[in-house]
Amino acid sequence: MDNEVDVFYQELPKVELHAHLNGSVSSQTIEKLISRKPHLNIEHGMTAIGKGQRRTLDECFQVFKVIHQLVDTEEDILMVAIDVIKEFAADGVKYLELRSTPREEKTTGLTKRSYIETVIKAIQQCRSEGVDIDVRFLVAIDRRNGPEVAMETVKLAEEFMLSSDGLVLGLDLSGDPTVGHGRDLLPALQRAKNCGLKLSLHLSEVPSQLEESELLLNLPPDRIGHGTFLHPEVGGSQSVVDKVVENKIPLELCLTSNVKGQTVPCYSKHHFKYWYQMGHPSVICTDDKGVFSTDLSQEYQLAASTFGLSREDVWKISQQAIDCIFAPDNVKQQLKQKWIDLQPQVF
Ligand code: 6MZ
Repeated sequence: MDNEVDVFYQELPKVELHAHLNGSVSSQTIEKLISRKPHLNIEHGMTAIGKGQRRTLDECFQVFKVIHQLVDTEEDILMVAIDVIKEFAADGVKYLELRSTPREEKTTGLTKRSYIETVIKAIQQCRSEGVDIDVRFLVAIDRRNGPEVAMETVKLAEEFMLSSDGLVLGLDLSGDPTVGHGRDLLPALQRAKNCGLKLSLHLSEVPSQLEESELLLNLPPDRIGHGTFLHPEVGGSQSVVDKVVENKIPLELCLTSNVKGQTVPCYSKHHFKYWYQMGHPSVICTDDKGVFSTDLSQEYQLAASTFGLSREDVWKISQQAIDCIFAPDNVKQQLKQKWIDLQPQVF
């Protein structure tokens, strides 16, 4: 972890809505994976970006490729998912929506179906062990793989949505934002929406995506990942902002990820400020806690120290995130009760 985190932020009950499984692998778990696969000659420095370090977004995507080499069997996925879930729980996360791109690995027999089944197994195992966290799964589309794979992924997600007892709730669109165009993925995303899968789409993570964002906002998505370049101050447009506001589409905001990936120049220039000041639903998230060496407590603390938030403000941000989850109303009610029970008498 980059910084000391105050106990207030660790004890704060939190909701995590934007966490990519393979980007969330901690250094401890990476060590275990490296010892399983010494022949790959992967060192820990290749899988994480430490304090004060920056990478281009392109370099970040190279890091995921290294991690994918380390996580290529059902056994690996089970271990990684269980470790990640327990780490979020230890950090005070009470509700987590994990997302991951199902991968097939011919050499190990891993299929996209068994990939999803294994993540579900990890969630169920943590539940049966009584880990204090409610975990759901979003199946991810990597935009790099094109429209046919996207459609296949939607069909698979649809099946699991119907058979997983509420664990698979939706779909994520992610991957290198400079590759491909969302227009080609519209039929798959539209189908997902029509069958009841919730949609969280990475939008305008880089400046060149405004036209794509305008198009995808017509779906409309249920949440937006990053949305770094949507607003006019950074080359976005008022009409795009209006669409987001009219549809009340929450944003998932990941401060350290955007600063280390250099799409945002520094913490104080993060677009959290723009959306939060407008009173628009903005959820603080980690994105890839392993790769960016952070955790959710630290992200809340950074937001507070950068933007001068009081402890009450911070509490409200974490509480309001409950309204942005994809699980149904009864789950929201249970979480709201949990927050009431855990609220300190004085801040
Ligand atoms: C876009 C990202 C991302 O799916 O193998 N991913 N996509 N922008 C980002 N900002 C930094 N961070 C992660 O987790 C890794 C995958 O998540 C997506 C990429 O597709 C990456 O390969 P999974 O669990």
